Amino acid sequence: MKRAFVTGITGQDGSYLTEFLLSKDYEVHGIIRRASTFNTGRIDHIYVDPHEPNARLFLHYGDLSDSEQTSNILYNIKPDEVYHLAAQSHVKVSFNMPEYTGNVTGLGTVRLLESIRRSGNETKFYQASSSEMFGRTASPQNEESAFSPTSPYAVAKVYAYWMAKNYRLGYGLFACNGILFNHESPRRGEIFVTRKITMAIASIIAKKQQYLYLGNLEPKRDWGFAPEYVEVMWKILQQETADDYVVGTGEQHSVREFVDQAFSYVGLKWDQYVRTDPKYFRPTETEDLVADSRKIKKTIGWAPKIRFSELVKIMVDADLRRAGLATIGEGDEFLRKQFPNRWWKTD
Ligand code: NAP
Ligand code: G4F
Repeated sequence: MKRAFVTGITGQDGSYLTEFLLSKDYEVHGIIRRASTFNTGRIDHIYVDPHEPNARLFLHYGDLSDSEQTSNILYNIKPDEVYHLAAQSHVKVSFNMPEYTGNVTGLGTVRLLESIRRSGNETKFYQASSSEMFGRTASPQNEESAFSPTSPYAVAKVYAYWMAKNYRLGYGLFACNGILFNHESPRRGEIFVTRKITMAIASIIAKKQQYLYLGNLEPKRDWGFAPEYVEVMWKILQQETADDYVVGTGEQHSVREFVDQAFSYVGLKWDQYVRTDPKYFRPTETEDLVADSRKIKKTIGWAPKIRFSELVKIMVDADLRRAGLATIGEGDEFLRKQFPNRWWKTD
């Protein structure tokens, strides 16, 4: 049985990836942060009491700022694969907490790489790199495009990207960068723009909220569907040689278009509900992202099934359902058709 170690297991991607790895018969270990309230909501449905003989998911307390604990876990577990997804992952927050973001998102990666190197184990390493690293570089972006980061988050991710590459070149570690463009889902964190919009629509329909306050509506993103992206993470580590890959749909839309589509889907005019609040603007913005994913398509034959318009519906449907406002929508129907035997069980 293969053994994986997942950092960021409680996040959007970590939760889907863990579900995927369990469906592939892996034993999965993850770190969770000690908090005064439970932070395991996204993985509760797959958690089995570790005393049970069939338990294959094990959680350990740990934090990326503490190398001793993660190093001990790595030493004791001796994983075949490490998926390093944990990060202070919010771009706007990184402007408020640049030092913390550098420590966790940048140095946190080196702490893990160094622990693996010192262990001497044959452990493969996946680094969750980001399209945000391209910043001001003209689109479409691919593996050859220059990095031009426009936020403390992106600067930290560029550092982590080069560290993963340095350990590959310098020490022969099987370390790969997946440079993923934005990917969303009903499990997306509530303060990322897509989820903020779809949750607000449910609240507006339920008459619990009157307006949705947003920042800059002009930036363009390449939005995909998170479950499809975690499968790519796994495939990247199954290749013969370690390499770096750009992953995105190749389709670009502005924040304004996302707002428009989401409100239109439920028959509302967005401009009656959306207000601007300057506090959501960033000191520097990444304006124009869209992936040129030819390399990953050629290497593993990957092509996304969920495109922008379906993604919007899937997310709106899920938030309406959570609010008790609807049961099955067009997005749900599309998901059922595209993934009849899907390995993820809940929203
Ligand atoms: P997410 O939902 O924000 O999850 C982040 C995870 O990191 C959570 O499990 C969080 O734990 C954990 N974490 C944060 N600080 C930590 C610390 N100091 N020590 C240990 N764990 C810590 O992010 P995501 O959307 O799943 O993204 C996964 C990774 O891919 C991130 O590295 C992100 O930067 C990168 N990425 C994401 C996208 C995207 O569009 N989603 C695109 C490109 C790259 P808590 O639950 O306790 O907060
Ligand atoms: O949803 P966002 O916060 O995502 P952003 O900044 O693109 O970052 C996400 O994708 C990256 C990959 O490129 C990841 F690496 C990163 O971890 C994260 O997952 O913002 C998207 C766009 C931005 O241009 C932002 O300025 O939406 C704009 N926006 C407008 N109003 C807003 C808001 N963003 C947020 N979060 N909240 C708003 O009210």
